Amino acid sequence: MSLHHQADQKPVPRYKPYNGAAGGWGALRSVAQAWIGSDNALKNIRALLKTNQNGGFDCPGCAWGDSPESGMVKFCENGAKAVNWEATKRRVDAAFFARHSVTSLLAQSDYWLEYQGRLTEPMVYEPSTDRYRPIDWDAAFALIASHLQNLASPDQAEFYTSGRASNEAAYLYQLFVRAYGTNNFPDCSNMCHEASGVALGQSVGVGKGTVTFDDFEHAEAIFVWGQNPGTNHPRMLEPLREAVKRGAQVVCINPLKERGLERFQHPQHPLEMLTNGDRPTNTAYFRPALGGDMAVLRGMAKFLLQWEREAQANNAPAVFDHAFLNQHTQGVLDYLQAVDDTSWAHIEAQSGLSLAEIEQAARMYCKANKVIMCWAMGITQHRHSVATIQEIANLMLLRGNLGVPGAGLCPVRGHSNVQGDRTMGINERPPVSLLDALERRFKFKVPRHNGHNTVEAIAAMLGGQAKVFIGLGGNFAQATPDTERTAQALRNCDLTVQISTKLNRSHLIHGRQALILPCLGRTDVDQQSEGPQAVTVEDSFSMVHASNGQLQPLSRHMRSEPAVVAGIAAATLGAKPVDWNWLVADYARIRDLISDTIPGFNDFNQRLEHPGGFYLGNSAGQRQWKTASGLANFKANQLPDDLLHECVRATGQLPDLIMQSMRSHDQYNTTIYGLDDRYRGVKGQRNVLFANEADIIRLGFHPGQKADIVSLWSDGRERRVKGFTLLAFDIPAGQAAAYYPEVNPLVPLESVGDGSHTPTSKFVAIKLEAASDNTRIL
Ligand SMILES: Nc1nc2c(c(=O)[nH]1)N[C@H]1C(S)=C(S)[C@@H](COP(=O)(O)OP(=O)(O)OC[C@H]3O[C@@H](n4cnc5c(=O)[nH]c(N)nc54)[C@H](O)[C@@H]3O)O[C@H]1N2
Ligand SMILES: Nc1nc2c(c(=O)[nH]1)N[C@H]1C(S)=C(S)[C@@H](COP(=O)(O)OP(=O)(O)OC[C@H]3O[C@@H](n4cnc5c(=O)[nH]c(N)nc54)[C@H](O)[C@@H]3O)O[C@H]1N2
Ligand SMILES: [Mo]
Repeated sequence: MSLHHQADQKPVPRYKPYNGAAGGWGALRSVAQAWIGSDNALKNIRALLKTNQNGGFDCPGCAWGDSPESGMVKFCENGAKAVNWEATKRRVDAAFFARHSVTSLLAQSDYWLEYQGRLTEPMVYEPSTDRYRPIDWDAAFALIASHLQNLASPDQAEFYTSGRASNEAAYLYQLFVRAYGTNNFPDCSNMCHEASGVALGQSVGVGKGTVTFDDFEHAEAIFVWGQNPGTNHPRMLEPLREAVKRGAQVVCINPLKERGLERFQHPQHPLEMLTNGDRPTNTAYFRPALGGDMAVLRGMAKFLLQWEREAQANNAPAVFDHAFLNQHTQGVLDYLQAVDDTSWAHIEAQSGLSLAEIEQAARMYCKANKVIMCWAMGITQHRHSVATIQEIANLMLLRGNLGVPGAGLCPVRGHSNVQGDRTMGINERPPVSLLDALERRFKFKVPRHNGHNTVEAIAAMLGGQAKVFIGLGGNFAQATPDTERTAQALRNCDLTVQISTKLNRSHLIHGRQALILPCLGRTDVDQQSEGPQAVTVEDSFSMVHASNGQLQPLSRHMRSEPAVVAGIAAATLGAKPVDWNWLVADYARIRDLISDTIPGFNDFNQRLEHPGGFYLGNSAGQRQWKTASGLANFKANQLPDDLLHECVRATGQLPDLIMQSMRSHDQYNTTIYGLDDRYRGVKGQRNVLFANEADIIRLGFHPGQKADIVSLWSDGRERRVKGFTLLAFDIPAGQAAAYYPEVNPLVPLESVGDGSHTPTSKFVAIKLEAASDNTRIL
């Protein structure tokens, strides 16, 4: 069945466990279906084969890096889907908008909306007809400028960024927004790896991963915490599998038995596919309670401490790396005191694992001389994420697992350039050094006060303090928590502007005036007055490389992201502090400004010529600690008493289940490619709640029945999604899982991580109620 057919047919819900390995034939079959089903098959294949190759474009999928040396064709099933989805020939043009009112479009699914094709010309909302109609670019820019110029303060505007924006677009955007006068930069990172940046910044002085691709070839153990690479970073499975082959340990900590982590076939190893062979990707799999990871880590540290004391008593080799601890760290004694003060009973109860399991994990950690720890959203989207990530760092510091080949910290990023966007200054809490550099170079008074992150931006729009919203990519209405309140926040605005490739709900939930500005994507040729332009991106390993679009854009009315930003900037500020239009004629000019102001980018244009790009470096990876103490800091955080938020306690009700929200195999964030989740055996449906069969029965339901899900919070608002099918699933007791963004209405805006402000999308206290009906609320 092709994607084309899926859009028009009503899917038949089906659920059947998947017995094959991740990757392999199933993956190839799925990609082939996407190709054949697309209207543009041959072009897509040509485009795809250039993915991540020198001279081609960077995959718009995830932020996993590639070995710069390897000549392999680097793509994966889900990268192929991302390319294919962007490179469609279908168009959402003036005729489309004339046919559909905004109200009628609101009744369509997210899947249907994006499936309609690429946005091809700028559109403005016309309230009298409830339709978008064409507007020319200059008039659109003038409309934005007039709104921005008339605000009482620049802080009344919010400038969102999603992580696909290139370095050049992001740099120009932050320069414009700061020259305009605010640091209001809510971004997708606030909902994603924010906690990693905050935690690692305090612990080791740099908020990025310390490892490179090569380190995976030397690690003796790789821990994968709260991540589903089989779906979300498929190219990571290859180094994991190679590691297992070498005899290294791969240890997975995840409440769900994710198929990609259990077994994996590489789609490019034909022999293995013919024999249908697959090797285990993991050598141990631990299934903790949701949010129980800090307790697991603390327990591992407690075992280490016990063994260290035993070793000292017996004159046996030390467990800790004392030379490293003495030379490079501070605070270890306070930390060990905190470890001593945490009881085994507390650790066991909170972790959801037995002490025997934690001991096994600790032994695997200790046995390996070089360890990499990877993590993603299962760790970051919790209330205590910052403390949990600092506990990862603590454990790694104890044995000097930082700054040596084969060891280090690896927060695996999401969007393909989310890391680069931060490097370029998309940051609502910008470092003083960045602001100083901008002020020196551009000679304007840079705003020094912090701006709004994503949840603060929503609160400001809800409260009427912010009146203009501009989104450089993304789908703010769907990606954010508390969907109904976010919708109200957007509707409160005087103007909402979405710079987008595809139609999504954020175009339909809009301010009094609204613009859709269609932009080029990663796959499109970007022609400017001085010729075709490359952009640059940074991956999870701090490798920066160029990306060259390959496909002719569908319409000459689309503009590149840098050109759109330049247009808005020129209309709002004139040629100040730079000549915006001159800059976008040749992006090398933007890169020269980046060289002048962003550390690590000296001779940017020349270094880009190196095949595979260049490495930005990582101070912690070189055992240089850019912390106030000049050393790596142990953080003696207390293990939280209780994971339930006080606001949930305050309701006086205990939740039926704790729910995480996650991605299916057929989606890219709010972009839904299809209604299946192959590795979890789900077909044709997304409004499902995975739960333990015993829990379903305990709560008075039976598997397959529909239920409403209500979340608990003490503000008196009802948060409900209706008619979700209960799927009996292999999931620890007391837990549930459902798909993002369908359950975002259940995540309270105020339920955020301490120190990160990240919505707690992996820890939502819920109750089940008899199903009412399943009509959409929005
Ligand atoms: N194909 C595809 N690729 C993508 C994306 C996509 O949507 N589709 N999104 C991109 C983006 S922006 C991101 S951030 C990444 C996301 O990549 P992931 O972090 O892999 O994404 P999720 O689906 O949210 O998966 C979270 C995993 O954490 C586990 N988990 C949940 N709670 C806990 C917990 O408390 N403890 C532990 N140990 N585990 C837990 C879940 O069972 C699940 O396996 O992927 C990127 N790549
Ligand atoms: N409940 C829950 N909520 C979550 C999460 C979760 O796990 N659970 N995950 C969070 C995470 S990790 C993230 S990163 C956010 C994601 O939040 P966002 O980044 O805001 O969302 P996306 O779905 O990636 O955005 C998709 C839209 O981006 C536009 N787009 C695609 N490519 C381009 C491009 O090249 N340029 C431009 N200008 N636009 C483009 C298209 O119009 C498309 O509709 O969601 C967060 N929300
Ligand atoms: Mo993300």
